[in-house]
Amino acid sequence: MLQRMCACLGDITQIPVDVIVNAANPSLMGGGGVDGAIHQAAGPTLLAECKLVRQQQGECPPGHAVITGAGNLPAKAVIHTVGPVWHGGEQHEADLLAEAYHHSLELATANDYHSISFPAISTGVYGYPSAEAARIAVATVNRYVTRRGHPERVLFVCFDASTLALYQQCLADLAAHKSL
Ligand code: AR6
Repeated sequence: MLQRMCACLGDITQIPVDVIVNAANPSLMGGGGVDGAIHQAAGPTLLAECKLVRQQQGECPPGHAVITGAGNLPAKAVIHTVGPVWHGGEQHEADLLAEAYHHSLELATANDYHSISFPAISTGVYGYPSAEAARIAVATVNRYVTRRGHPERVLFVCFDASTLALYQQCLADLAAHKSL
């Protein structure tokens, strides 16, 4: 299933896929980082849809995910997931980060979206160490696509070269059957 996953350098708002994953916060009301970039590129309909979801479901806790349309983005939908804030690793951060990826993939499967792009969730404002976060991202996605055979294509979009190198190393380790 490894060929389904790849990593690239770029701006996640510019890359066409079926569904883009946003690293949101529990309010779903937008923010900085990739959340800000996604709302900016999508236009105001995205925030309007997020407000509706928020009214219907309340806040989105860490590890959970919700889905909306994609406004002007080159995608059919946006999955908003909330990663954990890094507190040193003793507060279930690894489990919550894995759940954020897993629940995003479940929503993509439920809506029959075949390609999905992920940013490096939690590694910006939320302070999760990048190497450990990349390992969890690749291991969680690999486990999911191996079991479910879906989605067909998973793209890890990295915003800087050092993050890309971390993902490439994880993917190479997986190809060499090394445990992550
Ligand atoms: N495309 C791809 N990756 C990006 C982009 C982009 N356009 N912009 C930033 N990144 P962050 P978090 C990378 O802080 O840590 C928001 O305010 C960035 O380099 O966006 O999960 C939310 O509202 C980093 O590697 O998300 C929350 O309050 C990664 O995306 C909070 O930040 C994630 O960084 C969430 O924090």
